Amino acid sequence: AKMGSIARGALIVLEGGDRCGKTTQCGLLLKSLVEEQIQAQLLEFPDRTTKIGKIIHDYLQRKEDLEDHAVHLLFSANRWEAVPKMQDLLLQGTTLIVDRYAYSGVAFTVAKLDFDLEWCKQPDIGLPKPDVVVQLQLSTEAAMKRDGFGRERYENADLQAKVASNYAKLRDSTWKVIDADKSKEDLHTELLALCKSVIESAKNKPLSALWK
Ligand code: FDM
Repeated sequence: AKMGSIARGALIVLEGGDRCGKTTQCGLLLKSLVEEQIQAQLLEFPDRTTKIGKIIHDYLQRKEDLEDHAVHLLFSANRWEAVPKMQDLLLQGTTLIVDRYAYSGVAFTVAKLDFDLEWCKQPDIGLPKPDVVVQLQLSTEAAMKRDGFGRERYENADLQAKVASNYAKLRDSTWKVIDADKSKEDLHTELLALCKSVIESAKNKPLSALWK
């Protein structure tokens, strides 16, 4: 980077169906990057710690019912409220590892209601665009054998299969699909190598806007 300007961090998004190991892999990635002195932080969506996130949490836990369009917009608002912080961190050189993003927003809403894909994308247009979207792919059969499947709203095989087919419609040049049906160590090794190369190549690229 030039004098006076810091190389920016990379925006790395992990997507995938329920129980694919996404959250575990986000944690392992953070640990390895920090050990290698690469500044990094985790984010997850929904971010359940904000006021909007608490409403979403209650909805997911079935403590509250909400109108479907309204919930979709709340998920999007929950990303937008994080954008100032994300931009600051990225521009200060911190890489962000993000557990779910706008792709989940679209894939889940379309899956549950047959909503129009383009309608679903609209509220997230203009969010910071990821440098890479890693989709951890695991068959629904394999996911269902893993512990913890089925606790929250959306955690059923039928919906998960639809989510997978919606992800396929959202793939663009920033997507990498990785087979997640392997040990967590092997998956981590593969992901870490990918992320380090993305971090290197993002350094001198400007941040751009999603779906614009
Ligand atoms: N989800 C997540 C959505 O429906 N829309 C969104 O925009 C996001 C980010 O919320 F079933 C769904 C996906 C999942 C649930 O996610 C909670 P976690 O990763 O299981 O906490």
